[in-house]
Amino acid sequence: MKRWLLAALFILAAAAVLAAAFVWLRGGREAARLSSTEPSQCLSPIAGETPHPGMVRVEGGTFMMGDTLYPEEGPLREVSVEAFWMDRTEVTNAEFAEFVAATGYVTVAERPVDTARHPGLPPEMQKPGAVVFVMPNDVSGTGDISQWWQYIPGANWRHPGGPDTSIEERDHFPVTAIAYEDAQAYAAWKGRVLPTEAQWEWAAREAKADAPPPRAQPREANTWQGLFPVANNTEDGFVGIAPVGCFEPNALGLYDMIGNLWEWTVDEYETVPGARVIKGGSWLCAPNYCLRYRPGARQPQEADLATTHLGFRTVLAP
Ligand SMILES: [Ca+2]
Ligand SMILES: [Ca+2]
Repeated sequence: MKRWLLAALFILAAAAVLAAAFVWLRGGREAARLSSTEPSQCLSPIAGETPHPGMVRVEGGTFMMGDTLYPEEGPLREVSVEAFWMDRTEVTNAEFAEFVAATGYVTVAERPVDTARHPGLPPEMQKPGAVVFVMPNDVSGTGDISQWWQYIPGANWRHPGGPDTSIEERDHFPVTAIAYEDAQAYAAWKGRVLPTEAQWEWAAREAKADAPPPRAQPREANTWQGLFPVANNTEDGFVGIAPVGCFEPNALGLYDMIGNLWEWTVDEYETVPGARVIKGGSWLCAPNYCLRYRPGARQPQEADLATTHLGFRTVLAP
């Protein structure tokens, strides 16, 4: 190859590397700037506004449940739900702390791992912990989720990013690293239950039977803007999880149904033994990877595995 051609190729390659580095560093600086200015509380408590403070009444109705974007969302089927009350936000760290203080409850992620029930676990997963999103510098495709999900011993609701992290000054953030039975225990303590998938989806559809399911990435929800998982543009103002209620509520007055954290439902996931259906997508849902920021979207979640993109809210029959 001619020397001038080699030199030109070298210059082009160097320019591409510099451009990529510029975009990366700029994104990182922007993320750091935003994370230092994000609010720690968006919503003030409202007491006594309903028979069930902190909850919203959802009228019953009949609708076509499901969606058609991903195979697991179909087939569309007619479903009826009775009226119910639902927490207007995801359950917060402060609310969960109140439960733990009153009951001494220990979450699944804080207990010794049952290795008899889960034979063959790698050594680090034999210690109590949770699965934590760790933003990678680079990825080789998006098929292998272990490129951004890491099991971190010592991660739990008190230390959601691992043992060196805490929930200090995060009272108004939704609680994470909650296994299914932890969510159920909290709900029972409050005299409530977890929503069914149909209740959750009906509430996320604002109890409107005839509205077409939205497809676009919502503006009023904490999701991921940019190329997941390597470029987080944070156009919605939040690098990671947001305090509850930072975005406009839906027409029923429910906050963060879509985005922020996925939410547990009681429905068993048909094709994955031991898994429950989770709904709503999270701050990690991006147009290039997980278009699950829609009411009809769903995902299986192992009931006893705590992860930090998943929380919950409770419901109550009238
Ligand atoms: Ca975001
Ligand atoms: Ca949510």
